[in-house]
Amino acid sequence: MEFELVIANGTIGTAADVFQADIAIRSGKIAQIGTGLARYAQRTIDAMGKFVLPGGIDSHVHISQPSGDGIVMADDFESGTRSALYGGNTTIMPFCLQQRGQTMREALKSYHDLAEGQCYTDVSFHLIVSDPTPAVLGQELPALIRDGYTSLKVFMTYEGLRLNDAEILNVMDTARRGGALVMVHCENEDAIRYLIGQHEAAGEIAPKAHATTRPIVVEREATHRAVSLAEVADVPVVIVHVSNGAAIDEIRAARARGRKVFAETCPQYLMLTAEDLGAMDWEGAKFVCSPPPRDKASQEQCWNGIEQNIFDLFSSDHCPFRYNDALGKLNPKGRENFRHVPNGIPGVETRLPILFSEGVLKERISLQRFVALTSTNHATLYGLNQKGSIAVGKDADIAIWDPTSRRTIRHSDLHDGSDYSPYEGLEVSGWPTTVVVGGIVMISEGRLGGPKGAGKYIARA
Ligand code: DUC
Ligand code: ZN
Ligand code: ZN
Repeated sequence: MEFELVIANGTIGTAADVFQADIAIRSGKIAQIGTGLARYAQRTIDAMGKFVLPGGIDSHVHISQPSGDGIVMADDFESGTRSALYGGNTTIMPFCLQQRGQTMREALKSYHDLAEGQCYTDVSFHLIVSDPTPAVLGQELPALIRDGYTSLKVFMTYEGLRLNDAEILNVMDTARRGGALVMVHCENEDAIRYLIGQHEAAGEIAPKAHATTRPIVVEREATHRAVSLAEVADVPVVIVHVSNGAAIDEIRAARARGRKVFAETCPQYLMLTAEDLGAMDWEGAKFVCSPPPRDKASQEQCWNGIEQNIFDLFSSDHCPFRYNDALGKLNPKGRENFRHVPNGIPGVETRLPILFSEGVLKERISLQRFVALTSTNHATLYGLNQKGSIAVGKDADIAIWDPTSRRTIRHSDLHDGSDYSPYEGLEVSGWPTTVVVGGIVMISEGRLGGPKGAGKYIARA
């Protein structure tokens, strides 16, 4: 009996328990959990005084996604997964965007080609359906769902991406037949366009108008419609990136009617507000994301949602653009009008430390709830059956946390391809200092040790 690696003496946290034990790893899997296992190890990591948690699963990440004329996303699969790894993640779930006129298979091939051999973490794709033709609904999606692409995102906003209600129902119907899960971006595009028209007529074109043209009512109405359409089609649904209490109320009401509605929130809705978008000299562009950050009361409502089990998922919605760059936020049109500032902010590396520091160490949530929100629930919901827990037979995807480490978030210390962090200057306690992916020690005491390409593609149940 010999193990390639034993993580000894740590405090193990799962979604259910916190306990002291050694973890023994063989052939990339957790082979045994017990005491006194170090003597059988080829290599031992002493985790005394540390938390040993399932690696983070970030099920909402955008990488190398085409983003419109002259705009380039700041992360490819190499930088995106490296940044994720340094932030304690062992699996990420980026979106594969079908562009209008493209087949889903063509879209998938291009993403697989970009990811092949480049990844530091495991990866699994969701599909964004932007062109639900009869062939896509009737043939492509059913076959892809059978191949393990079991989650589909639809947008209610953005020209070129938004689906109308009939199209959303058709996608939901296909999902129901195949047993896939539909994720919905809930904002009412027509209402946003109306408000943009009003703002432009009044000369309000700076980034802070991004927040006032996408107010809470626009998200609330779309959330109500999404859960209602899911009820009509009789499918479960995931409401992604929820930003405020009114949208939470819609989710709560749908659940009270017996609907299966899952919900996600993100660090930006706990830590940022619309005031950040009003920063001087177009700096507010750094915080342009959708839905936009709201106010202090909404932050508190999202914290309550985390504490009261409204939210199943805490994801980053990492969607990185460089700020001071003609291909990014300050592209030639973007520096003239907020409408042309690309939507999205980086955050895959800071997601876990922010929730650990602000949530666990400030005693808003337990360590078990932290693990559920950041790893276990993502695995369960999206069918990553080998992941999301520390249990015999699971993939050895593990993050070892030093709860005493204190850091001030500085973009210069992060590893993504952007040139800023929206959380610059935020002090956090606790950081994942050693990260193991499939039994390979990828980061050891903060230093990258594992090879690019160690991350695998994971097809799902
Ligand atoms: N929706 C996302 O999910 N991510 C970034 C931008 C957006 O609108
Ligand atoms: Zn979205
Ligand atoms: Zn997103």
